[in-house]
Amino acid sequence: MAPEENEASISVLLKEKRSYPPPKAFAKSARVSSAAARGRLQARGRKSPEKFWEQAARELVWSKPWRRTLDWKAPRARWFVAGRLNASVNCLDRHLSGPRRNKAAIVWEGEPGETRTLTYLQLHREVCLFANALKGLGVVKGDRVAVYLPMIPEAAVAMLACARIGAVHSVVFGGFSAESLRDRINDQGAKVVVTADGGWRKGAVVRLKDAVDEAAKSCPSVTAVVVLKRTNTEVTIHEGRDHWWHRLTAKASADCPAEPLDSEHPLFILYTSGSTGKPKGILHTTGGYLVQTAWTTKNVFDLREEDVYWCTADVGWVTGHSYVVYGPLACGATVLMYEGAPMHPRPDRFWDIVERHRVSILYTAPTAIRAFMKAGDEHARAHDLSSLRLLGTVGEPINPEAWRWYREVIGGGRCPIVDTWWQTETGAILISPLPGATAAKPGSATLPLPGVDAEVVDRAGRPVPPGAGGYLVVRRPWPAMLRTVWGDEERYKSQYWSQIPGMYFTGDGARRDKDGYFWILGRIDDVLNVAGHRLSTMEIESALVGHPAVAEAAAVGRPDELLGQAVAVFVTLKGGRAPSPELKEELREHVARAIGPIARPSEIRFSDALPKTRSGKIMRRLLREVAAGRAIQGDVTTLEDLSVLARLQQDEES
Ligand code: 7RM
Repeated sequence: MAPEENEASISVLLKEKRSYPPPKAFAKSARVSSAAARGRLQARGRKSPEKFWEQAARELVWSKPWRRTLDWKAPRARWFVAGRLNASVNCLDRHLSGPRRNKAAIVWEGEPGETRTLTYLQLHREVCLFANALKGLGVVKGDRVAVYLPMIPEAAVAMLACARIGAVHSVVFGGFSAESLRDRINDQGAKVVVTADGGWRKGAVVRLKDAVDEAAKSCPSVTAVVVLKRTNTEVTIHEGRDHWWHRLTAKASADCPAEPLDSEHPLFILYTSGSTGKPKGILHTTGGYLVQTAWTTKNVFDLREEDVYWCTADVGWVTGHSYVVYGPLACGATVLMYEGAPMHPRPDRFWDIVERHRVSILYTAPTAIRAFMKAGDEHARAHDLSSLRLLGTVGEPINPEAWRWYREVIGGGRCPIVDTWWQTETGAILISPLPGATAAKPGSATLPLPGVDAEVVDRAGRPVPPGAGGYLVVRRPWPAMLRTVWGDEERYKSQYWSQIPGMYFTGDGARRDKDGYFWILGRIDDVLNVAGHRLSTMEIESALVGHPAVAEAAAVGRPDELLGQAVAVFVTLKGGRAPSPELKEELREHVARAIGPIARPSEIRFSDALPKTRSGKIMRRLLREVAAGRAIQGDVTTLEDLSVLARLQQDEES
């Protein structure tokens, strides 16, 4: 949605004052170890973003050097022009000539509990075998390959194999339905689909191959389906079209020279659901994407050779692309990968994994942190988490309550937390602390990284004063930015580059405080307008989660004759707390006290769960419909659990 012409600013009411400097012991040996050092990097990035990123690009291997760092004719960017490289070479081959050759690249744990470790040498071999298998199926440079797999090493293998031969992968999250898969395959015209017989989730097999069979009935572009045996589930094999992964790779050669690709060669398409309409295929290319994901992995996570790095995101989400696969493997990290549900078979599964694998860096989402918090401290306390040295969050604003819990109960008070802001479209983290250099404020993603020109502006593109809310934009191109919306250049221009003149519009509202820190206020589409005051959902939700009875909350506007919109909130309670009229009243007062009477909810509904996307974001669009008593419109294919919505609609008067 476009920012409204006449809107002045978003009222900012909630204030979080506490600040946490980097723990001394951490800062001492960090890559960027003081605010002054970060300041020098920022200054270099400001003076010449191109020089800054050029230096970062020198840390990768290129088969042909670039001629110009950047060609920019808005909204078209080309980074490292005429340079040639291959992403799989940067993630694999270049580590084979030194001691990383026999280092664990992927340490994997399946949901049933088995583990597998692939060294860089072994992963390289698997990728070469599978790349040759794809070639054998007729896949050539530029072809699209849909990847529909569980969180298993073969998901990374399939992605890197595509990258090796210049095919464009499009990972579709294994939790998506046959219809979502079909739409995505058809939008990109994928030639091959890579899937598995199934994957484990909450103790049951998710029947991926069945979904592919269903989807493929109406996917004329698909000529072959590759099936990995993961669960030994019975599947139907369509002779001529379907191929077992193990048979193809058994016959394939392990010698697969990587294709040297133009820096702007497409690396992948990833679909992201807009607030309305059909999902957009976000296109990322090779050089700039790899440069920025590698730089941010190394510096935001302060990556060390000996770290065990665990980003809990599924590869079907952009976080899984940039911070499970490309960024960390380009840095030669040991990546932990876990297949299953976070609380299976018990609520301590994550902490058990951290303890057994000695995880040192943990990167997860606020929604998961709140769920763990709700489950109770005892599950984490039962495990030795002393291997952890850095924590990260991504996906939503983290409310200060959850931030402090993460810091104390998981991080033992000694680990810095990096709250990283970015999007599918940005490809890499743009706003974040550098953990040895930036004092954290709970709920703030802090500062734009060096070489990134993010700002909070008004409708005309003018920076708003400290404390005022506005639109989060990026004023200059950055290497990992999206290049287009697949097959829809118009949508690329109108959605991202037309709303604020001359700038990339993120769709998020934000404010900067007097220290220049960024506070993300949530999606502009979600902003409430109560009697002419524009209120951020995030502030109301954060205030509610600050109440001891509340586990999670979502705030939406409900049409109101008097106010324009009234504040309606959906609240889930912590274990042991029961809904009551008194508690409703108490929560309304609590919000009014924390933020101001204008934000006092007109309506509170208790619910046992909130509708969320597969990656854990609350779907406020749906809650708006529920609050207004309307039928649900538009795309619900990204909804994690449809029954949540049905329950919310039934329980209107609970
Ligand atoms: C990586 C990812 C992007 C949207 C973005 C924001 C929200 C993400 C943070 C955040 C506050 C954060 N890609 N968001 N990170 N809000 N603080 N640290 O999430 O394309 O799926 O979503 O997520 O609204 O625009 S995404």
